Amino acid sequence: MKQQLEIIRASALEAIAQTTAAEELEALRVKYLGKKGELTAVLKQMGKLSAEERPIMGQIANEVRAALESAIDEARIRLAAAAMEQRLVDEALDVTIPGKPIRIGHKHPMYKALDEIKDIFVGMGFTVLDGPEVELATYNFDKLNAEEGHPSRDWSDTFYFDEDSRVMLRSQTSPMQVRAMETMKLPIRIIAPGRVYRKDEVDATHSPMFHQVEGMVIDKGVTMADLKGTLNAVMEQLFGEGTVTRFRPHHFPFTEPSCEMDVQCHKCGGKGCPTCKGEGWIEVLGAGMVHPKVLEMSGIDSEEYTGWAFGMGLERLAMRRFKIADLRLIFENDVRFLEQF
Ligand code: 2NL
Repeated sequence: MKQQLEIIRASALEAIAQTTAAEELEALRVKYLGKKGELTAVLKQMGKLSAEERPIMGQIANEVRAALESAIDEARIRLAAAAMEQRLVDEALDVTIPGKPIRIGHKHPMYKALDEIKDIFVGMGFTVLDGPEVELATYNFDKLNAEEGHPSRDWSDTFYFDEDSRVMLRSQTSPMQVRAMETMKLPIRIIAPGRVYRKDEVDATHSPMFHQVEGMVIDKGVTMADLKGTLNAVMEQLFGEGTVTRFRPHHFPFTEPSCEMDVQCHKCGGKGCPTCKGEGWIEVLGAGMVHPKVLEMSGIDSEEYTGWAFGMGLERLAMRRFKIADLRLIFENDVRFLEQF
């Protein structure tokens, strides 16, 4: 029996010394010290021993048990330290490695141009309006004096949602101004920027979706002089002090009289160059005195009130402002293009 105990001690100590994992160590503990373990099995045979032998064997058995227990404890500490060491290696974090830079986007050049325009008008006391892109033809055409049969109402020009041409994608932002005339307390000074839709094929200067800024002033005693003075002041802020402008007669169904406004080419000073296509002037917007019928249709007394309004394409303005040659670049959202602004 003594030999048995010594074999157990020797083989157990060696096995314990060689363990490399906590589960393995636990398995060894069960194997030697567990209820069905090898040491326990030997101890169960103690009864067969003589009265003299029993205490001696008992003492040896206790020593073996104590030796195994302390070896297991030591091994447990050794394994825990090794596991911690491994984790420190595995999870090592080099805080000196430079981080990946976060790419932050920025405003689209066209919205930068819009922000400038908004700032200019807000500085003059205008309110910025926002409204639906899906509109009623009543608001987009009828109340703007573009009657049934007007060319812009044609199916080949406008995106309609229904057979009877009542619901449509707005072709201008004027519907918001009509709503403003109907609901806001007079006098009003407003601008209405936003997306508009027309059935145009895509090319370097056309897109079926583009952006417009419209604006209007309605008050007592407003005249064409207010229109010219205000828009001249806007152009000076937009293109620089001393910007020269001219107004040419034009026709719009919603204004009377109507005009188009040009700014003198800032590149050539009016002599004619590639920027102004040899014209010396660059067209910037259409405008006019709000048609009395348009005022009346929105419930405004045209004897008491007058007003002026304008509309301009934002893409064209941004293209000139940032020297962009092709309209499609504005909508393609290629970051290599956008990053330049
Ligand atoms: C252009 C010309 C224009 C207006 C838009 C307007 C709106 C109301 C009443 C009267 Cl509610 N007028 N807007 C006036 C004149 C011209 O746009 O060439 N747009 C791109």
